[in-house]
Amino acid sequence: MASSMSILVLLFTSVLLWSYFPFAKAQGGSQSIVSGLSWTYYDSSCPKLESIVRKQLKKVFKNDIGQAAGLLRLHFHDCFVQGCDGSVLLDGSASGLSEQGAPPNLSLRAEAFRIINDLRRRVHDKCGRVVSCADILALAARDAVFLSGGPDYEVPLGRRDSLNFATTAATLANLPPPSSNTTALITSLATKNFTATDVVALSGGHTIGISHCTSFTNRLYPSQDPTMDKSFAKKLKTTCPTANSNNTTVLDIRSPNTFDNKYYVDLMNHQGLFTSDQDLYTDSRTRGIVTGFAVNQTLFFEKFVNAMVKMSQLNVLTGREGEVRGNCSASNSDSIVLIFSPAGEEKEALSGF
Ligand code: HEM
Ligand SMILES: *[C@@H]1O[C@H](CO)[C@@H](O)[C@H](O)[C@H]1NC(C)=O
Ligand SMILES: *[C@@H]1O[C@H](CO)[C@@H](O)[C@H](O)[C@H]1NC(C)=O
Ligand SMILES: *[C@@H]1O[C@H](CO)[C@@H](O)[C@H](O)[C@H]1NC(C)=O
Ligand SMILES: *[C@@H]1O[C@H](CO)[C@@H](O)[C@H](O)[C@H]1NC(C)=O
Ligand SMILES: *[C@@H]1O[C@H](CO)[C@@H](O)[C@H](O)[C@H]1NC(C)=O
Ligand SMILES: *[C@@H]1O[C@H](CO)[C@@H](O)[C@H](O)[C@H]1NC(C)=O
Ligand SMILES: CC(=O)N[C@H]1CO[C@H](CO)[C@@H](O)[C@@H]1O
Repeated sequence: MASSMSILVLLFTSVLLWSYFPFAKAQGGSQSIVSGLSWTYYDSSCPKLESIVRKQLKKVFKNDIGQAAGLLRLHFHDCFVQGCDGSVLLDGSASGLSEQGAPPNLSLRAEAFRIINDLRRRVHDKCGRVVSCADILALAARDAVFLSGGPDYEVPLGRRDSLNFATTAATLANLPPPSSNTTALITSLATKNFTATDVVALSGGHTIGISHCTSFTNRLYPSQDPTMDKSFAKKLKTTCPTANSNNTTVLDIRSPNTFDNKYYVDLMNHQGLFTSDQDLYTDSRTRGIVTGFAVNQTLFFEKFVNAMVKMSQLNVLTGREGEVRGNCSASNSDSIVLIFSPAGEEKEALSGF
């Protein structure tokens, strides 16, 4: 009697909790977990994880908000190439074959790699070696969005780190170049099960951050892209006097450091920086989605969160696959750190799967 009573109470309480929490923080909108990850993965093994990451990133961004863009892009590159498995973090410069060595990596910010390694150290100091680098990167990208003014949302966790890095060929095959038109983007992202709405929403990541001239000067030289606003083109030519100028400019001219829907307003004004951006407004399949996001930021945030939670589950390693790296830049077998941290190893074994 007493025990069936307490089961009832327990059931009632969990029903209350389940119905309450989705209102507290969006759990990926309508997006469900399809990958073996969990909303509560570190609740007992590292309960402070999310607060450690957020508190530290608040400090980092207060000093330089540009780092938020670097972290968001790093997570995107990690997920698109071989899956969200921390492979992009591996330092393969010695081999020259890694994801890092591939051309698209060359413009990833070196500081973003340092920030992830620093967060890893802070988290492992508190909890032992239980939290993967891939999960820390997914949380850092979430906080980069939120702390720049964007939506807050839950990230499903439990990713494991890869043992290997991705090849240059895999990197090039999975990251579309900025010269892509919408057809190319939709085709490329469809192989990862993204819809046209996902493509437009994810491109909204370009509401923060910077680009090098070489990523868009094909639209200025030798001839000017007719879809580009004339005075915008003139300003870009001052920033990039030649096709291979070593200079940078912001991706969203209206609010370069704020995560908002102004990127879509830029596109409507023909002030998108890359062909891959501007063509979303030219192509009839995506034009309406761009306009919808430009006039309704709530709608953009909703679709962005949905697409990000989807992206964050691409080809993840779970359970006993891969490992939890003790150094985000090197696999454990290549790392001397382990020899000095047997306690971390034990904690990982105890955390269960
Ligand atoms: C859809 C295809 C995409 C293409 C073709 C693309 C291309 C690029 C290029 C060429 C740059 C500038 C690199 C440089 O010259 O420095 C860049 C920067 C950036 N991208 Fe994308 N990107 C895409 C999708 C995404 C997604 C899905 C996100 C995140 C949700 C994202 C977030 C960023 C951010 C935040 C930056 C600025 C990085 C910084 O300031 O360090 N991009 N992207
Ligand atoms: C889009 O780009 C591809 C090459 O990547 C090209 O074959 C195609 O004609 C382009 N489509 C349009 C509508 O410009
Ligand atoms: C896309 O969806 C199909 C069918 O549900 C699934 O088999 C496939 O693994 C998914 N691809 C990716 C990259 O998630
Ligand atoms: C870089 O861009 C800035 C801002 O447009 C411009 O003032 C500067 O002259 C450019 N530097 C070079 C070396 O082109
Ligand atoms: C390009 O500029 C950056 C600083 O903005 C500098 O560190 C780098 O050495 C420059 N590269 C070349 C080839 O001039
Ligand atoms: C904006 O989008 C949100 C989320 O989909 C929706 O609830 C709201 O009605 C939209 N607002 C307008 C003015 O259309
Ligand atoms: C982590 O690994 C990288 C790449 O092997 C190495 O350069 C670095 O010194 C290592 N860091 C620590 C703290 O051991
Ligand atoms: C091989 C190579 O150049 N890798 C680099 C990729 O980018 C990061 C960040 O700039 C560097 O730390 C790597 O050395």
